[in-house]
Amino acid sequence: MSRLKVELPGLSLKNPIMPASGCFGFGKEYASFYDLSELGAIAIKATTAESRFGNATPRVAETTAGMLNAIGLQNPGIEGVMANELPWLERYDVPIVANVAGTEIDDYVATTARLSTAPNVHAIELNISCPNVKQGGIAFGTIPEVAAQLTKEVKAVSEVPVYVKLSPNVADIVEIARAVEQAGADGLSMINTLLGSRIDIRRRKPILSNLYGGLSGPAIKPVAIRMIHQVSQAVTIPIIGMGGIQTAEDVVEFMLAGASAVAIGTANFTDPYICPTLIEELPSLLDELEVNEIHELIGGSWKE
Ligand code: ORO
Repeated sequence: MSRLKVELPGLSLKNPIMPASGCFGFGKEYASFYDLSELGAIAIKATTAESRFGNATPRVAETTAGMLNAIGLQNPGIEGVMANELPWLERYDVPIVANVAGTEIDDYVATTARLSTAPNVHAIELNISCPNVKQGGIAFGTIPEVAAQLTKEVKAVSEVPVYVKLSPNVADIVEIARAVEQAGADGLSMINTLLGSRIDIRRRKPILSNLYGGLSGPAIKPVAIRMIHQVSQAVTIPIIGMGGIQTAEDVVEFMLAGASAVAIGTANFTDPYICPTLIEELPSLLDELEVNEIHELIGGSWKE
């Protein structure tokens, strides 16, 4: 349905809905529920230079209106993703957003150089916001100069546009957004998870073996809306918005805040059909709101 189309650097989306990185693996489990070609795009699990098992279990905990995770970037590594995951996804007519993580700048650069040559990878999502690893991840996303240097080096080797995935665990997200835009980022993805923890009161021990984890789900939606609204007024590059989206109304809210497309994360775990359901529900909501084409919503709320 053409009224749901959105055009972004590298991504010609039939609709603005994509599963968020880390909440959809590489698509195989969800392919038994519906045709993945229905999706606007798929953001695959973060890929690192080497394969990783991730953190010890337990690494997921439920919270009020959300969940905590401390997966620790489990993935088959660049060789496994290039040899198995991306070729398998080629059977679907859907652009892939490849999330890239690493320990050093050189890891990010080497992984991006390979991933961005895969025929179905239309964009790189630079993960400078994973809260669950001791080295790399969020360490690149909290200091503007470091985030900018990494963006510049990754941009220099990438064959496709680069979206930088920002962390909400900073005092001033606008400063980081501006720094990566100046360094050449083609877009932003926001927000990653908020650092949190839970304690088992009987054992007096943390529930997650990692002690801390990333909070996602509807609990963080107002934080995401606020940050997207602030950042969208400070930069000119497009934003893929995420953080607790569960309904078609939430999608509209994110787009009005300034997102050009959205990613659905935690909701996939409670309802594996959530993405196709939202795609199906959006047209009647647009009718109700008297909006012809969905892109007309982008940034359509108040300005400061
Ligand atoms: N968890 C998150 O909440 N965000 C990331 O980017 C990565 C992870 C993880 O692998 O632990």
